[in-house]
Amino acid sequence: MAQVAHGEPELRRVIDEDRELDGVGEQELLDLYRSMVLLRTYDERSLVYHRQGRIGTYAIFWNHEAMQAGSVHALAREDWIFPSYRESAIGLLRGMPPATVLHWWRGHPAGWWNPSEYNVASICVPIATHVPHAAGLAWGKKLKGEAACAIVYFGDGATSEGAFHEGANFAAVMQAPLILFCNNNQWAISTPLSAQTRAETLADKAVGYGMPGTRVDGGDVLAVYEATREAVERARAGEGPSFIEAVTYRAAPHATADDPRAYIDLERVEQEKKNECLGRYERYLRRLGVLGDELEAEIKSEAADAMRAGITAAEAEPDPDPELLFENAYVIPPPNLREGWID
Ligand SMILES: Cc1ncc(C[n+]2csc(CCOP(=O)(O)OP(=O)(O)O)c2C)c(N)n1
Ligand SMILES: [Mg+2]
Repeated sequence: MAQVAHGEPELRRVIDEDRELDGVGEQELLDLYRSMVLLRTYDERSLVYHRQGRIGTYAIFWNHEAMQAGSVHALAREDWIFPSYRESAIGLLRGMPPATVLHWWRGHPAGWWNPSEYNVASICVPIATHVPHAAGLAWGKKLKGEAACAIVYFGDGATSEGAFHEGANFAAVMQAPLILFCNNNQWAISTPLSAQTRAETLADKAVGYGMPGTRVDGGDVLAVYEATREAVERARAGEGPSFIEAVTYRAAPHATADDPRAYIDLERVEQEKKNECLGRYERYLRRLGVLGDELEAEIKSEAADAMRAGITAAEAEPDPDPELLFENAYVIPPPNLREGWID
């Protein structure tokens, strides 16, 4: 059962406490590792592709992989995922090809997928507007008597948006099977958490809506997995929504167009980098004797191959027809478009 934040100032941890989780054997531990490596490789390669001019602006999620992989692994395939731009590549964990996500960042229409193919909604760029969408879908699952739940990802800044509050309240009132997953990386571009809220913790906000809120170490993939698994159990048992605050510190720029040196605590960033989530998990797996050099190299090279194939496929796609931009925009195109752009 997830805990209410009051009286639980400490973050939930598994890796640093060297705990082992029930029902998580060697296979599950390695599956989680593969997912984290895939996300890390996607992210690091994307930054390079951006610098090479091969994709557009890109929202880096380096050191957020534990939050994304840990939570997705606690879901079943029929559960729905509502990502923000920070989780742009989360569909990879559902089998979405890397080329599709790269297309999205290239601004190519081939970057759109059918949400019901992967049970992954479109990447949401407006802050928090997808929270009510996810609440509505989750409520629909309940009305239909289906066991599936939904998870919605958003940042600390999103908890100041109206749409977050409307979605959270609606989900709680309807007892919708929803997991509200907040990546608290303590920055909303250059706005620090301290300027975002007077609440002691973001999980405190859950209390106001009558749902449990729990705080986990966002760099601890197993703590994230454990907290999400509990929230999923509540959702399936008809107990309604839960709020998870996964706490980390943004160790990379907000996006490729940002230079955080103007505002961020650089010493803290260096500390975070030293304790980044993938390395922490690797050290844990090595302590357990589950991971060795050879297996690590094999998993990393598989991910690198997948990315190489992904960018090749994305670049092989022909340019889209520019008229697509206007195709569904006007019943009667205005004269300047009729004359200049559309034959
Ligand atoms: C409704 C809306 N307002 C403003 C923006 C501009 N914007 C883009 S990212 C961002 C910061 C969001 O921070 P947070 O919610 O903490 O998520 P993070 O980027 O840290 O994952 C803002 C304000 C936007 N995309 N949508
Ligand atoms: Mg943030």
